[in-house]
Amino acid sequence: MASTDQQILEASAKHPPAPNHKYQYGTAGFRMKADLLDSVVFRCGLIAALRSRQLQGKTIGVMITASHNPPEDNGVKLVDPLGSMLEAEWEELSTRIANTNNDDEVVSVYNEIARLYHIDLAVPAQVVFARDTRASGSRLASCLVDGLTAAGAEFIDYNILTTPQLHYMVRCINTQGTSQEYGEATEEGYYTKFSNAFKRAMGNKTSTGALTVDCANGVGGPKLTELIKYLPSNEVLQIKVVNDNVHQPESLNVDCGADYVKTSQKAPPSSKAGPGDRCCSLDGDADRVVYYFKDESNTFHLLDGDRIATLAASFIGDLCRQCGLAEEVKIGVVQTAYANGSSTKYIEQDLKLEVKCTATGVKHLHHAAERLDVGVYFEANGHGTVIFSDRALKKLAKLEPKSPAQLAALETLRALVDLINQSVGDALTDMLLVEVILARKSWGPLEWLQTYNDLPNRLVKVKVHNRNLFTTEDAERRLVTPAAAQKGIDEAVKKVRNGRSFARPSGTEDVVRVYAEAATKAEADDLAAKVSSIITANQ
Ligand code: G16
Repeated sequence: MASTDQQILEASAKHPPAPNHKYQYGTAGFRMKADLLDSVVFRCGLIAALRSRQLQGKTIGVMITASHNPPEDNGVKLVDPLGSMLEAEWEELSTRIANTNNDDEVVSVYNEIARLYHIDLAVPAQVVFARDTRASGSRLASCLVDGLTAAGAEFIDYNILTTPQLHYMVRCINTQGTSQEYGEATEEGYYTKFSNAFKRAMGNKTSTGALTVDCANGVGGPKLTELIKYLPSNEVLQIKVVNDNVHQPESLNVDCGADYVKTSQKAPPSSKAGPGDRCCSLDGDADRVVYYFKDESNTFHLLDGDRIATLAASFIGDLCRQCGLAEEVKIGVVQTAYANGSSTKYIEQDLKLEVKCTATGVKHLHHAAERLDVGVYFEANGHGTVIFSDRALKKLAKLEPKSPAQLAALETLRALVDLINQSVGDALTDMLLVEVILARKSWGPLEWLQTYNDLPNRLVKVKVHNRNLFTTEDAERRLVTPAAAQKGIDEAVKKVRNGRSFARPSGTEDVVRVYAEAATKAEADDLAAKVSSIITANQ
């Protein structure tokens, strides 16, 4: 037996899988209770090494995080060379090796993948990895190191980073010395790149009032505190950091954070914000952000991912028009079924932009956005970014402005390209993007809210015995199985004014998610309750 095989065999024996557990690479990698993950993370080390070798030694990223999930969960996902999510085919290979039952089989699946993909195992493999602030993170990182070492991969441990920072590192390393060079692959490089772009994009504008940022008691807290050191002074943008207690990992995402705010449609109970105060919440690994405020009558208003998408698309559209590029650069918006019906209507009818709908998971949105010149993609939960195609970038690079106004618009547009994390949705840079747009428009959250009226909506998690019984079609807008459930949903929707509802299995939690919207809050709540009971009854 070759020595690598022997090493994998011996190391694998130290990381046995949980008995009778079915592992699945889901919406954002493997996610579950942290104590079930040792074998999976070890084997992801093997997969990362193989993937790197398949791509002739390009650097692959591995992130250990369970993002919005509760503190006792954890997860692992792989990042492809340009900082994008792992190719779908390799998700299947990861699932396959994760479900392999004994150590000999782990070795044979490893070698079989190498044979199948003509991978030269002598090519040096390069992997970088990081983790969020969960208590289980360092143990799982050592499982990963065992996998990487057994497979003979070289690696860099970036320790604690936000998920988008790890994606950034991967992109920087792989583009070093090329025409697409993205930045310096260090934390300092990250803060320098995005803070400089922010200063350029702001020009001489300043924001009005402080921004309060709830960091979900996760990794976003310390990283935002660091980023602030690179940003201009308080007169330009004042940021108050709250819920940044990473010393009590059990407080992660508890009654705070983007998922809490979006799902419960209220501010964290700890919030001390007054009427009109601009607030936002990050999630546990800082790849999602949602904004909110309460008005003079103390009513809470959410400005979610749909709002960020519409704000960004309309601002970038205006800049393109001012540059005389409106006809040449096509902007489009990518959403999921969770997008509020009013946002879709606003994009199509008011902004006159094309809208595409994909399945949940930024990997799906990102691929759809890649087909556009400027692809604005956001999930309603606040996960997203804007990507510029090579074609659009070339146009921006070549354009010779014909007036001072055109020059100003072009400079802002170029600064935005640098400010927006092109590799993946990034709560910190998305937040800076929103701040730039609001400052440039001299808007507060109320003006932003007034662009259109959301349809009242409700998002519910339904606990089920087996979420795999639920399968979907039409970008997850309809259930294929159980067939009776979809029939019931259709009937319930018909009875409600402006009704729309769907149910889909989560890829990150053991639940079915139900979304409902309708003409009034009461009808949306009723519809969500009705559909939830249909799901419970049909399993
Ligand atoms: C992850 C994915 C998101 C997805 C969310 C919920 O977010 O990256 O694209 O919207 O899970 O997915 P599901 O409804 O399938 O559970 P995060 O922030 O948890 O990584």
